[in-house]
Amino acid sequence: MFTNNWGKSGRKKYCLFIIFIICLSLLFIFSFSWHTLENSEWHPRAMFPCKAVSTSKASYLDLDQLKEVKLQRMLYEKPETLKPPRSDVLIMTPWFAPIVWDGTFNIDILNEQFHQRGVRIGLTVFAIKKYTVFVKTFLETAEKFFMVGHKVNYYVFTDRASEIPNITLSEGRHLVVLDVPSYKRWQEVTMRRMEIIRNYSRELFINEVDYLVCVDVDMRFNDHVGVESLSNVFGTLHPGYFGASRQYFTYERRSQSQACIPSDEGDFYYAGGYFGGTVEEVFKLTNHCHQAIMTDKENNIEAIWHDESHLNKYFLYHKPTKILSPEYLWADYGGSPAAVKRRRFIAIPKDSQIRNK
Ligand code: UD2
Repeated sequence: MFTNNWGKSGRKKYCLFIIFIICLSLLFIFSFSWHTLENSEWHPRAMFPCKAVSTSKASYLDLDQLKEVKLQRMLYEKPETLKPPRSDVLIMTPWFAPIVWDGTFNIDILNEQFHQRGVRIGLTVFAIKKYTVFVKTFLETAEKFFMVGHKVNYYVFTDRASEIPNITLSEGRHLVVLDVPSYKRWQEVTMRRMEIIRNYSRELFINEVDYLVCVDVDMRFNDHVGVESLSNVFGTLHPGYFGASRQYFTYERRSQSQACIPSDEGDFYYAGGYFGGTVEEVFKLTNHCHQAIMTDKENNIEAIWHDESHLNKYFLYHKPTKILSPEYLWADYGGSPAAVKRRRFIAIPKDSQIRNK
């Protein structure tokens, strides 16, 4: 007989061979199913739940870390669908970024949302050489108007740390003085801010704050500036050009510069003195602008308005997710437009000599 011919050891070998074939087939089916699960959209998830279960297990763990959301009763006027809060100004861009004007937001709702998230805000400012004279007023007025009630770190970059005044700060607010090199030309000082903010975003800000607000120092806060201004990446309409048409924007027009914007492009003219966003977005923005500035340097060209020209180029192709009206960066150019109802952050006129000292 067949069995008899094989004998005991033959049967054993035969069984091992069968087991081997079964294992091989199982392995094949398993790897094929895994592949199908990863690549096919139609494959039912429940059939081979091994991978799906392990992923969702990880997200259960992460979700459990989140704080319980406590909903608060709040009383405020109902938004009117057929009555926009402002009809005299543009309050939304064609790419759906809100433009922040007085009367368009409810700060109580926004404060509630940002407090729930416990956001930390970094305000960066440079005071190189003589510009240290502006720091006292800048910080004192920021204490009165900037992100009141939220956690704030002031990051003051300077080459003259001993000239930075010690101001009494409210709870949850800190002053961090950072030593940086000075450059001979004021144009270089203003442009190098991009490089320095980029470096500190990577080394420090990412571990300390959620949002960055990057501003000029020869300024004073004059009215509320709060969390309504925060978003992933935001810029500010320049007070001199918010009503102007493209042809009057002082973009860089020379094609040799990285900042060049052709005459048939451009949304707005953004001010170099007020931009920001999450640390990640500010890192991307400052890294891009710094590299463009360095390329221009290699090509012996300097953009007409320095960092401001590069910022405008960046915002043309990486649209901001929120735009601040000129209320957030006001400078008196003689006019007093009715649209600008509040002047929240104002330029302090400076003696032209101060730049060169
Ligand atoms: C505009 C922009 C500014 C920048 C510049 C580029 C506004 C309100 N300002 O400012 O952001 O884009 O054009 O030309 O949109 N600084 C020093 N020490 C110096 C020189 C400059 O600390 O010796 C710092 C300081 O923080 C100052 C900033 O750089 O506020 C910009 O320099 P500026 O105020 O002299 O330039 P300005 O007024 O032309």
